[in-house]
Amino acid sequence: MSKEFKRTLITTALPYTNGPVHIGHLAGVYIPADIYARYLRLAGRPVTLIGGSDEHGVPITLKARAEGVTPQDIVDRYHTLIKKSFEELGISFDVYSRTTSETHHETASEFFRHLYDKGEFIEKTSEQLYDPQAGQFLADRYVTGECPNCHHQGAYGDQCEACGSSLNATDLINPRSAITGAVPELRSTKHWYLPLDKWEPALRKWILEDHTEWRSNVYGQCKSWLDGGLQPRAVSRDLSWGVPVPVEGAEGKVLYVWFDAPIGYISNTKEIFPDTWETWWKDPETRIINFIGKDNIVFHCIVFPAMLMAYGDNFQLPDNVPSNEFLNLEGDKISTSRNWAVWLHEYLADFPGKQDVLRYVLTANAPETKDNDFTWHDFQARNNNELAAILGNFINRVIVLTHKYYNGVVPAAGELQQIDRDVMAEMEQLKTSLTENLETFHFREALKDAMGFARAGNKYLQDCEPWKVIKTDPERVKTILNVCLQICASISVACEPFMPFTSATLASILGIEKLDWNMLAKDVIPAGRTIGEPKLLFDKIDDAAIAAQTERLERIKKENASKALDNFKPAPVQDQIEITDFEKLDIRVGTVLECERVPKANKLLKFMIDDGTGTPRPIVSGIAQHYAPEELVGKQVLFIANLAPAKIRGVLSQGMILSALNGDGSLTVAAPSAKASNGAQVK
Ligand code: B3M
Ligand code: ZN
Repeated sequence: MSKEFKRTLITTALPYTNGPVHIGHLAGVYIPADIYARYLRLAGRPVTLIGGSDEHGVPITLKARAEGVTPQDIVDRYHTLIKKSFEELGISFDVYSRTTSETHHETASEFFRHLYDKGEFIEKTSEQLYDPQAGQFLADRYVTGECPNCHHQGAYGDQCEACGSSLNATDLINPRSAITGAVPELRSTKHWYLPLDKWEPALRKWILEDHTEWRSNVYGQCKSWLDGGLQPRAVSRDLSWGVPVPVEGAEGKVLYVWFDAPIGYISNTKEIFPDTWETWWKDPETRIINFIGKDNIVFHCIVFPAMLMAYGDNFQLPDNVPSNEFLNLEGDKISTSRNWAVWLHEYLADFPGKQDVLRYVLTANAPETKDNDFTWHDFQARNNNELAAILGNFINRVIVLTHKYYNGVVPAAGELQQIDRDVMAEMEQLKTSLTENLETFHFREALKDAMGFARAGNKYLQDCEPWKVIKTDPERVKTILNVCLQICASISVACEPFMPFTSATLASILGIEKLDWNMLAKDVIPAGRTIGEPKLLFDKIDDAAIAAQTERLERIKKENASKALDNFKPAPVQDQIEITDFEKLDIRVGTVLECERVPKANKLLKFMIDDGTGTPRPIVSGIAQHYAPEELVGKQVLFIANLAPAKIRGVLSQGMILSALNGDGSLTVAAPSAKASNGAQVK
């Protein structure tokens, strides 16, 4: 950090209230933001942590329609649930408001109006998709179709989740209304566009020159957007749910959800600081940090900053946008619609009192530089082998021994030995590294440093063996336990940002009233103080608790597969061919003689096929995830015999085995309905 700031405003992406929050949201945004806010508070630096619900947007109205309730019902339900579960997890928001609030509607309206009056928008009439059956325009997720870039079938009108590209609804191939399934028609409609191109030079300088310290994933994404050239972006939509466009002749139009949502950060600041909110947004000595997930980078680094620059009036841009990659669950992408997630409210119900375990595991595995995987097995191992065996065990032994030898009264330290000075020096180093890692948003590393205090404590205790020394040199044991208790105090400070519940329990046992970053690696527990009784900080999580979770996921996987089969819609038929085109294909029957995996290629199987010629034919096929090698041996298959031979991973393949691609993504190998002659042609 090159500049000194007086205060820090931390914002967290506002979750859509169309469902509960899951571990992906937590690991990506809320836990890191909370760690940082808690650290700054402990360090005595003024900070405000802003959160809230994003209650507009098509996902919410779609959900309401599907359930036959109003959008307000949906946002009320999930806002309440999300807010409560964040509180229970200890996310220390200073405010958690919502974009349906009056303050927000006023603030967003005023923001638009100000830009409108300044002439910052382009007004443009264009042809947009319209559903004649539903009688409405189809913005964003109201329309699905084929992605023009990767040809994924279920792309949305604003984005393709398969390839990540951002789209306009009119870009989709074969668009369909998500409301009625109707083929949309084009109708003209007027909208307001923010000319991002106008702000391109300023954005370039601000990001590419002034913020080279940003995480490389964020910087890289911004650079590729900027290098691709910015276009004007529509900031209004033909919808009824949202902040109405506050100009005449805009009936039936609302602000685009990505225009109003980031203004929510400002509205929510106003709610806690109605008189002084401007200090948090317009004073250059305020440092603004946006915690977001990687799919939100363009909005926070390009669109919202352009809005703020267009507004003027000294609005400050974020100083950093620490964005995480994605967290997967048991090897599969987390998905709300497929219910493939660990939901926070369910976790809290299934593991009462274990908030810190989740916070710990999600930080230790945070997808800071690349996508990462959450598994229940790893969750159990980290709890049992790290939290219980290292942290809990050290603290428990120290507290128990203090009670056993001194009735819980902190003994005075005598003369220090080298081993005592060494562990103190180690704590100094850990403090430096921990602070540095927190300052630079390296929370995984920071957590290792915090745990380093417990590791150092365990080793010190093990090396000093007070339970033996007590018989020969009881004076020395006083020093050992005094040092151990000071280490415990440092642990309660170092762990507070990551595991606030554990830290608070420990601080109360040690009689520390208020934790402070300056206490780290210092003597803070005076001799003569009576400490509290030992309490179990972490107990082991047994196999049954983990099995309950993995069985639930297995069940969901099966349900999803059968739903996908039920909902299967055949892909559109390809362009017509002539009979002569078909005749070029030489499809034949063959029997699988041998089948084995191709080493180091998890998708490939190598077949030897009896094609009736007497010489077995090698074919490599990408179906290893659908069939075990032995399953197909002895069976007949259909294959293309005249495909040009190719080397696949160094293995010669002479042909292609035919299979059907099913709705759940599985494959079924095509075969004759009864025994046929090997080498017979399929006509
Ligand atoms: N609600 C998108 C999301 O949940 C959005 C974030 C808004 S932040 C201003 O991914
Ligand atoms: Zn795509």
